[in-house]
Amino acid sequence: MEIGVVGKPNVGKSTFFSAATLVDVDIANYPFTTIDANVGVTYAIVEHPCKELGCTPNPQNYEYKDGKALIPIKIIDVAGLVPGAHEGRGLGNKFLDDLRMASALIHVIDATGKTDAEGNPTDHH
Ligand SMILES: Nc1nc2c(ncn2[C@@H]2O[C@H](COP(=O)(O)OP(=O)(O)OP(=O)(O)O)[C@@H](O)[C@H]2O)c(=O)[nH]1
Ligand SMILES: [Mg+2]
Repeated sequence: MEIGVVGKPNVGKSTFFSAATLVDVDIANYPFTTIDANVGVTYAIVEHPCKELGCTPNPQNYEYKDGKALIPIKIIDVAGLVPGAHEGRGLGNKFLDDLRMASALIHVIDATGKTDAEGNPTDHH
């Protein structure tokens, strides 16, 4: 499964990506720090039914450890989305191509309100 990380520029998308995947990527307080998509893997850790049923796990596309299934989830961290992207502003809609394979999106929002629509730091709320 693949999940895309989307949102305005400079709101913490790569910070979340890096925390989830432990992949070291550029993080900085200005828009378009990320241009080319970052891709990494994290795991959804769930109780394996064999623990209760006493069966022998036969993992094909996940890891089995201590009664738990570690299901790999690919995370895709893309460039920020600015107003007018559909008309070619910023990186235009190029980043949408990076997200084609994603079956879900995580929308990252800067709850402090300290970035404007373009992703520039601001003191206005
Ligand atoms: N206070 C605070 N700062 C954060 C948090 N998450 C990220 N930041 C800061 O916000 C700035 C932007 O973080 P990035 O992770 O580079 O944001 P981004 O959305 O990937 O930015 P672009 O790739 O430029 O679109 C950095 O200075 C981070 O340290 C948070 O939860 N709290
Ligand atoms: Mg980024």
